[in-house]
Amino acid sequence: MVTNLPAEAKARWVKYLEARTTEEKIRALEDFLSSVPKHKGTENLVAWVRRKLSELREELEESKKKRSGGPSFFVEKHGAAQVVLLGYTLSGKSSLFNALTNAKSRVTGLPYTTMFPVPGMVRYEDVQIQLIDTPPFVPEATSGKASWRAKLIGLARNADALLIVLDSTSDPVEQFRNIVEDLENAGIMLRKPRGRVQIERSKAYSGVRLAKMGKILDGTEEDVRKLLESYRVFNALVKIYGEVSLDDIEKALFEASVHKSSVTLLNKVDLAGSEVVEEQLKELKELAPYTQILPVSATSRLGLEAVPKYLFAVLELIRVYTKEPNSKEPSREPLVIPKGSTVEDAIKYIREEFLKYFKYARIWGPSAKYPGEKVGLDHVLSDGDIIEVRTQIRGI
Ligand SMILES: Nc1nc2c(ncn2[C@@H]2O[C@H](COP(=O)(O)OP(=O)(O)OP(=O)(O)O)[C@@H](O)[C@H]2O)c(=O)[nH]1
Ligand SMILES: [Mg+2]
Repeated sequence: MVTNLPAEAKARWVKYLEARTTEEKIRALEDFLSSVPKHKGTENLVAWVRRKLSELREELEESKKKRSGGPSFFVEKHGAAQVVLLGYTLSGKSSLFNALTNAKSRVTGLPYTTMFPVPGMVRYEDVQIQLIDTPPFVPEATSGKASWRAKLIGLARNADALLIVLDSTSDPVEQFRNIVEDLENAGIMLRKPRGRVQIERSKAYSGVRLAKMGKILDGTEEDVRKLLESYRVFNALVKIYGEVSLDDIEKALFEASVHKSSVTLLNKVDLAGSEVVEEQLKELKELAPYTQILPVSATSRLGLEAVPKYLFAVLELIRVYTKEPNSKEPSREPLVIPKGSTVEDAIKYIREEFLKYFKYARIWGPSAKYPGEKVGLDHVLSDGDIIEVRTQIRGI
């Protein structure tokens, strides 16, 4: 994508990477854009910069609005995770939101009813998940509404997972394709990438260092070093997971693309015939094996009961219940943490100070070999575990 930029452009790029405030970033990115030659080879880059600029300008406007107390597009996270609805106008996002949460969003039957995000909570057993109803998605190919689109993309980027809503009476496959394409253009991937690159720039690394948890498909470590140095990045740790190409590494210098897990609701199946719905489901499943597709109806509530369970599943979270050493009962409220978390990770959520005085932990539940198993910091926890932390000092 971005290979062979003139030295001037690369130097300006570094200025952007170093920019701290939104204003500085906008200025630096505008400077950078003016030094990028416009031709086929830089098309993607130019498109990316333009989108990024529009996102940053939105961000600036948002923060100004916030300071003046006006309505904002940013929604503070509550509960175990934030899930953002995404779908065309009239697809039934607000109706589904009303059916799934304890909150209320306006439904009129007229297009563009929802103008600002509305937060609500969905319950899955003892876990609270935040759901955000949103203004409608408008495909990039449609002119206008660019700033609206950028705000919506910002919400999606900030979410822990996406709940995509398709209208089974209005070409859902086409709707899905457009949504995925626009998200991918903005660096939000619904499919799991083959690999992942993370670049941490810091003088502390003295040189370009590589941490390979995977492999580079088309180059050597020396190629990576040269690539980074051509961007005047001399001190960095490049972490590589899975299979990545040099192109992926170069893209990661610009902006790491993010992966979002998703559940897709094929809504209004009460209106479409069952054969039509079958066909749509088949096509969608073939097109996107990476998302969970569920046929539902907001009006008849068909299929809605299972939605919270699927949301919890794709969020890849586990529930851990803490227990005081002398108490019989664990906490009622679980600690909700990422799948794969260890005892050490859990302690960081409970009380980081415990780590200093940690002696051992006892585990009851799915990850324990026997009830009350004694384990160390690196023990991997499972959903439903009960944990009791023992420290060297009594009282902490
Ligand atoms: N028959 C039927 N109608 C539905 C269903 N879901 C939503 N509707 C209707 O579709 C219309 C649009 O629903 P909304 O929930 O407002 O759609 P939206 O996606 O929030 O629309 P915007 O706010 O414009 O993005 C309303 O008249 C709803 O009553 C459904 O499952 N079945
Ligand atoms: Mg709505």
